[in-house]
Amino acid sequence: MAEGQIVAGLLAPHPPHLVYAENPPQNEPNSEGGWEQLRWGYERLRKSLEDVDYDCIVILSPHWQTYVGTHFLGLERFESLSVDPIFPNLFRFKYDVTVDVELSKAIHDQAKDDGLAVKMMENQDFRIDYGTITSCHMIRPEWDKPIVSISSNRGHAYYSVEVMQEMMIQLGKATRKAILESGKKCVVVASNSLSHRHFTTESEVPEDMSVEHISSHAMHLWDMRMIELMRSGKSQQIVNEMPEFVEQAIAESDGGALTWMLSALDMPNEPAILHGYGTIIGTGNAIMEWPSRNWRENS
Ligand code: 2X7
Ligand code: FE2
Repeated sequence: MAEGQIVAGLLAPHPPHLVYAENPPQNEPNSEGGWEQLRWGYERLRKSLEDVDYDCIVILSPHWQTYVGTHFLGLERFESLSVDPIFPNLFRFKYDVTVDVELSKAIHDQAKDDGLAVKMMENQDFRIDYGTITSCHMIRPEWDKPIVSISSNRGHAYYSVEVMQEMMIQLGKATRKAILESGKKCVVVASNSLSHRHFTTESEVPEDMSVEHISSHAMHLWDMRMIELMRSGKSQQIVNEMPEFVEQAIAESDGGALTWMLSALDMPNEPAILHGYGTIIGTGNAIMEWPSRNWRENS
């Protein structure tokens, strides 16, 4: 069997506003658009992946929060209605998700062998979080690829950003090893915003772009710094600066997704492509791609 491959790493933010603004048939509420800068960014990302052959999307979302270890979806199909708890006016999405249980279990088993606390989630009534759904929908609205969905173990809340990162680096290595051994081609996705200070009120028309902006200059500076580090291939520096970034920008990378994804890519020195940046209710969001399929070492 040929060795598996990570064909791309992605940073793919998940504010439900993006799905709301797209008006897909699965989502009940209707909009007049909005957040085009980001939606055009996702369009560019989709174009970039259009001719790339891959089997599976492997994603970690901070909105699937587990408090005893990392969990993995462990059943073949999940079908239900996902309602965003904060924005039920924007996101009521009927989903039908197929899971690559074989790969999910392989990553789980590798992580377990490496000493991490893990569990397969095998409750058929479980509802998939809106972060996973939104990122997957924006990456691949056809929903024709199975996913591996991984929870955020909240090590940051229990311990510290540093401890969380140690665990996510381990989990990233386990993810990489399992993918390479599986023979499958995968896209590995960190589903999170960058700076995460958001407004506490919503305008009458949620998609009114005349009131959309970053919540503060400090948040803007942090977002630009992180994007520049990604664009110049400085993955290790991103990890090194993560504790300050999380503390000062209340960054959603506190959930571990970004560190996990960079670790799965083996802390690349190659530059990431910026497909788009924009704010959503004041938070900073970047759509980035690490095109590892093109690298010499060929992740
Ligand atoms: O989950 C989110 C988010 N990360 C940022 C902004 C708005 C809503 O939801
Ligand atoms: Fe979020």
